[in-house]
Amino acid sequence: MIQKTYVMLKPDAVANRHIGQIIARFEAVGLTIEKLELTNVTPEQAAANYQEHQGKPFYDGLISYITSGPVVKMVLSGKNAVAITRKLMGATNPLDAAPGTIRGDFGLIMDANVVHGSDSVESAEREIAIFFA
Ligand code: IDP
Ligand code: MG
Repeated sequence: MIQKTYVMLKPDAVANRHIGQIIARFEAVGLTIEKLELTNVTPEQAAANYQEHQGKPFYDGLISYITSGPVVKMVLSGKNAVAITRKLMGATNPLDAAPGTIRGDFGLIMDANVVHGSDSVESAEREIAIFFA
């Protein structure tokens, strides 16, 4: 099934100059870049995107991190784009992310884990509306 998903290269990925290498991985499997923009996340967008984590101990740190510098926002499309993207990203904690995954290869700590990708088709629709209104 052809799907769209929302992917964001987080501030650490941009600051560490890994944009090209990470985007290359999504292109390598055959996903299509539908939209792409280097920009800052607003506090409103951050709160909307991470609504489900409100109240958790890491929430405030997560919001200040994701708004701390430029990110690369993308809409990717392709067959099973949501699941494929999550597979390429690897586990949330870079410590658990397998070598060969984006978080496994470019990340060190949970607080700066390189990349965001929608976890379902419903989340993707919601997140695309937040970031590409
Ligand atoms: P996901 O990004 O793999 O979907 P989620 O559990 O939805 O993971 O968490 C969203 C984001 O919140 C993570 O990517 C990470 O940046 C941050 N996060 C999650 N859990 C923790 C934690 O325990 N400490 C610090 N940051 C966390
Ligand atoms: Mg998530």
